[in-house]
Amino acid sequence: MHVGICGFAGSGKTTVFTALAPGGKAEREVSFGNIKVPDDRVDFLASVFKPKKVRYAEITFVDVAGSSGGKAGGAFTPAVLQGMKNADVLVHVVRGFENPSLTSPPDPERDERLFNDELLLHDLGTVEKRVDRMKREQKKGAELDAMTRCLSHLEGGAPLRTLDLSDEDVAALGPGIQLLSMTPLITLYNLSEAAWADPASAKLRETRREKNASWLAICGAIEAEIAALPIEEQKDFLDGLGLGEPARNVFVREAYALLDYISFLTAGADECRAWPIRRGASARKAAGKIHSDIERGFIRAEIYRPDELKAFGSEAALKTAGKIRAEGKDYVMQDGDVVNFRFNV
Ligand SMILES: Nc1nc2c(ncn2[C@@H]2O[C@H](COP(=O)(O)OP(=O)(O)OP(=O)(O)O)[C@@H](O)[C@H]2O)c(=O)[nH]1
Ligand SMILES: [Mg+2]
Repeated sequence: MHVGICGFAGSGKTTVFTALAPGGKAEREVSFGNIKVPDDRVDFLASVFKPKKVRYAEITFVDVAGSSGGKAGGAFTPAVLQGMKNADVLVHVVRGFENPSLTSPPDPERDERLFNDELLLHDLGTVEKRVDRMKREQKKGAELDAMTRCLSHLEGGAPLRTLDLSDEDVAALGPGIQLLSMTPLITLYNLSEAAWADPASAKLRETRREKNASWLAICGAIEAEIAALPIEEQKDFLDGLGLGEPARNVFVREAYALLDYISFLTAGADECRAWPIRRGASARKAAGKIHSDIERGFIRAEIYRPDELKAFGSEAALKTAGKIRAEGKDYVMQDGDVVNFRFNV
């Protein structure tokens, strides 16, 4: 999963990047950072199988603006656009603290609105141009239909992620078109400690969280400091501040929920591993995540749950007790399924 961190100049993008992906590397203007997705099911499997390798799902964070930044009220620079277009999910970092190098006081709701408007305007421009050209060339068909639906949705002031496009519609739009408001978006208010402690902000956090799963607030500067500490010290620090867990963990859960990702697991003496997939994916599709040969030669999936392994102690015991299910290619994978694929090559 690629997460693009974007937002206006001086909103704290790099600070948030450091908090979410500690130890990330700057490459030219754009910084990349990988984190492993914490997963206690993988930890449990590893404790049973004692494998040579343990692999968690990974998320790549990209500090999209690099050092240039997006300007409030201005169009996105080409480098920023490129970074945003490559992301599976965008994180809009919204400034909620006094930044001495900026003249305007923080106004998160204004910045949130401005940024969303910019995404819309960008898409509107792209779609209008495309529709005009297709009409001029008297083109008809699925692409024009999908494009026209996008156009009227955008003209109504709504982002494309709220338009119900089928897979066919998206395919009809073509791989070349890059529409920013189609990408799932997490709005992240980056608050100062004072703003965080303000009762008004606590109330806002409560009401917004209830309404909107894709909204988060953090204290970026504090989280970045915590992330830089050795793991053992992080917990004490978080407890001291009355924060339950690092923002990174909360963020990962939100991003998974928003993209509707789940993980299935594989376990053996060589490797215990989590594999992220879209919810609703079939066993055969899941097999393809591991290797296209396994998808092509799919025979069946042998599946059990981590809890069953806990109860029976070993895979062999599960087998003897007849607790390992055989599922066919159309079985819908469930979060946490431990799978052994049988296949022919
Ligand atoms: N008080 C406070 N200051 C912050 C916070 N986050 C960032 N800052 C400060 O704000 C300034 C800008 O932060 P950056 O993380 O560099 O912001 P940016 O969005 O990456 O900036 P550009 O890349 O230049 O657009 C720095 O001086 C940070 O220390 C925060 O949560 N609280
Ligand atoms: Mg920066």
